[in-house]
Amino acid sequence: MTDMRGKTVLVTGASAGIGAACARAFAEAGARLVLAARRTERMEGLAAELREAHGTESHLIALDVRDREAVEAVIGGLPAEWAEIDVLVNNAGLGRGLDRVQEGDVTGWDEMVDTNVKGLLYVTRAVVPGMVQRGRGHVINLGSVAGHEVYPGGAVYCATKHAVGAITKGLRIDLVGTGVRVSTVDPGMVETEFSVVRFAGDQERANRVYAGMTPLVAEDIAETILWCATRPPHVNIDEIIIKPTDQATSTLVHRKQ
Ligand code: NDP
Ligand code: 8X3
Repeated sequence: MTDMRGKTVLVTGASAGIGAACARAFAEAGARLVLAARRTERMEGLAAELREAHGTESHLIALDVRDREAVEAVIGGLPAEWAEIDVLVNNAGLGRGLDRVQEGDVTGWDEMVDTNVKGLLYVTRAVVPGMVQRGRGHVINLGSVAGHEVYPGGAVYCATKHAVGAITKGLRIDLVGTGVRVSTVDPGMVETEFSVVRFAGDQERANRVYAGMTPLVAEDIAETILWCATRPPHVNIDEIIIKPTDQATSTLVHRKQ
């Protein structure tokens, strides 16, 4: 059962990578979309593509999830026909750098914590009360293998994804009995703009991350998220870890010579 007709799905970080792939997957399944990110022109292109391909209705919101007041105002102020969110995909996130803590860039730390942890919380806080009121809804967080392991230079990014894991578990505890479901999908290496962003636009360094191995693609994760969202209402998928076959752990990756 992958029918999402009549369902409203809010995807944060919908302008690229996994978020854009989620928009495509949910649109194909018949959902209507609330798309949020900072780069509105990209979302406009995506919305036009999905309208053309599937007749998808989209509502775009220009949003920096780090801006608490904006999150409250924009999500609290959604027009009535878009306000009842059935599925929230908390996807907006990023890594910055791969430096040891003692050499780390504090600005990058702020950006990761403010986006991956606080931003996710702000959006969740704005959306979940409506779900509770309606007695149904589904929050799907983007965790990571970095929420299960820690690797060199990854202390702060890994800390944010460990936090996402804790928030997912805590939210599920807090929402038990409300009918609202809470899941986390935790990928390993997915080739998106993630590494280009992590290395501040250094495309060559980003390419080296995936050299000689076959990474996941954003569609692999979107398909998994859609699968979680389309289980029957009594089924809650708690957590899925999904890695490329070439990746055993964060640091053990098989590469062809
Ligand atoms: P991309 O860089 O391709 O996409 C990131 C998305 O997040 C963009 O749409 C970006 O939009 C949005 N975003 C970033 N900061 C903000 C912000 N402050 N406010 C609103 N939106 C924001 O990366 P991925 O698609 O790979 O990453 C998506 C999620 O998946 C992240 O949470 C990441 O940590 C997680 N993840 C990624 C993995 C990978 O290997 N790629 C593996 C495991 C988890 P814009 O810049 O327009 O605002
Ligand atoms: C992103 C995957 O391995 O770069 O969450 O931390 S990794």
